[in-house]
Amino acid sequence: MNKKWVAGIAFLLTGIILVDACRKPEELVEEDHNEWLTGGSQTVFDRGASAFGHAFPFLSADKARVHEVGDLAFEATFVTAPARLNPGLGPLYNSVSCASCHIGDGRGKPPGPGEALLSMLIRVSVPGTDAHGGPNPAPGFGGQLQQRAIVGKQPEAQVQLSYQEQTYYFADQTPYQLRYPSYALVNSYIPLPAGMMLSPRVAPPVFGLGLLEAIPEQTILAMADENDRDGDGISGKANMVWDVQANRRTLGRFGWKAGQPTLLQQSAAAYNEDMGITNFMFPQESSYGQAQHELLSQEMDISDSVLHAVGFYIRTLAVPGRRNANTPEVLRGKSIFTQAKCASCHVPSVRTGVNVSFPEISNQKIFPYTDLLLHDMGDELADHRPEFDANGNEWRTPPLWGVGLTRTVNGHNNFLHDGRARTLLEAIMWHGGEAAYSRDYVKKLAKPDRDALIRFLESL
Ligand code: HEC
Ligand code: HEC
Ligand SMILES: [Ca+2]
Ligand SMILES: [Ca+2]
Ligand SMILES: [Ca+2]
Repeated sequence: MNKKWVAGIAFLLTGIILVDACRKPEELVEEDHNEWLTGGSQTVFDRGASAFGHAFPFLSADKARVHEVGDLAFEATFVTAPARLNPGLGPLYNSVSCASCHIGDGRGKPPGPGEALLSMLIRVSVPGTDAHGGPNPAPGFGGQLQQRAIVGKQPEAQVQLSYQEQTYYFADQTPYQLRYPSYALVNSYIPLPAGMMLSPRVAPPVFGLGLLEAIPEQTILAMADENDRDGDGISGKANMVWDVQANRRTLGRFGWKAGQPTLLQQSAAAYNEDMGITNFMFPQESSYGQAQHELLSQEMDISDSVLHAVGFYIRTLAVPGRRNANTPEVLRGKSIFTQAKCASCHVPSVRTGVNVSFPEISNQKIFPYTDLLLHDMGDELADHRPEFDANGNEWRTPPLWGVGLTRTVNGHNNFLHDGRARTLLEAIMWHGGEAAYSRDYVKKLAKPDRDALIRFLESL
């Protein structure tokens, strides 16, 4: 049926209920209904393996076409030049396509024992900052480690990951294990610079990001409380990062430390660093400055229109709606979520700004469960590598929408920036720093309450 008609009928019905409001106020609880629509009008109801990969349902025909062009580019596998299709890979790279890390538009994971890095990468830098206040590139390695290279070139280094398990106990004496990762770089093509800092990161999901980009900057800044003036133990700090196109520092929103201001720049940087694909925003190969660097061609590896199409694709990926949001157990879990102060950082809902030229993302009430701000998460989660205003202990609150579908889409339940958590509950038990209260609250819960909290997260 024509969707506008459905909306129209719903509007008429609301009017009828309004007339009747003095007798039956319960029927007007708008909140409960909206909560199922995680991405506002751009919500899709698919609980299967493609749940993260749908275009906005209300996208005009011409926009839907650009989305499709971007979809193909996101999946395209790059190869070594010269080739007719998608040449320009490398010389240094982490992976050959966007989709090989953001599998099913979802998240990556750390390698298993003996495996190579496939859907994660390692950021590197040395103490100090670059000209724009960002991470100081490590001499010979830049801002990111590429563990792969085309034939005839040397990868920067190989990565070895090992874990050490430690057992802890909930207040009811039930044990749980956390695995502590440690990363070592081996076979580096030159000796590692002294004091090089590493930040391992898995690929986060990429749906719903156009809606997050549409949240007004003031809305996010208003949630910040850098010096914790209200004394609730939770600060929340904006990351002001370098915006290449605007040529100034602006609010960062994307990446595990909110180090990127826009989806276009995030995509352009990914092409350049992750795949060795030069583009108008980042025209220099990541191997620049290395002895093995040579100028292959003055031309960009991809056209401006391909980059814009991929940025648009990411901007217009819909959000999966809630499942089982109203079962008694999920509702109990939801109130535990609030009592444990999870919602102080994972802020349930927010409204996007008015945007007359892009009505699909304009003025939508969405439920991303994030404030997009940085929080000190304690020493155990720290990467000790600053990124603009984010210090080594700080991470951006990740959105929780869709987390319950991770296993269905990606076949694993690895969470947090480096995928160290193997379940949602482990992810919570890693929380420290500003979130120590929340973690301790969960530690004291009885098993049925812990389960209810997890059921709630699984319904998101
Ligand atoms: C080697 C794996 C890898 C490849 C290939 C890759 N990404 Fe990513 N992507 C990541 C990681 C890791 C992050 C988090 C980066 C950070 O924290 O700064 C990320 C972050 C993102 C984000 C921000 C997500 C968020 O929630 O903030 C977007 C958007 C994105 N990538 C798009 C792309 C696009 C488009 C491509 C292809 C041009 C691509 N990625 C290729 C690993 C990858
Ligand atoms: C002080 C802010 C804060 C509070 C309070 C908080 N979180 Fe988080 N949460 C974060 C940050 C930041 C991360 C990312 C940390 C990382 O990746 O190392 C995170 C990660 C997560 C993740 C993993 C998400 C992903 O994409 O990998 C889950 C699940 C989660 N939190 C649930 C909760 C629950 C449930 C509570 C309450 C018991 C809670 N959080 C309280 C800030 C917070
Ligand atoms: Ca290239
Ligand atoms: Ca590098
Ligand atoms: Ca506060």
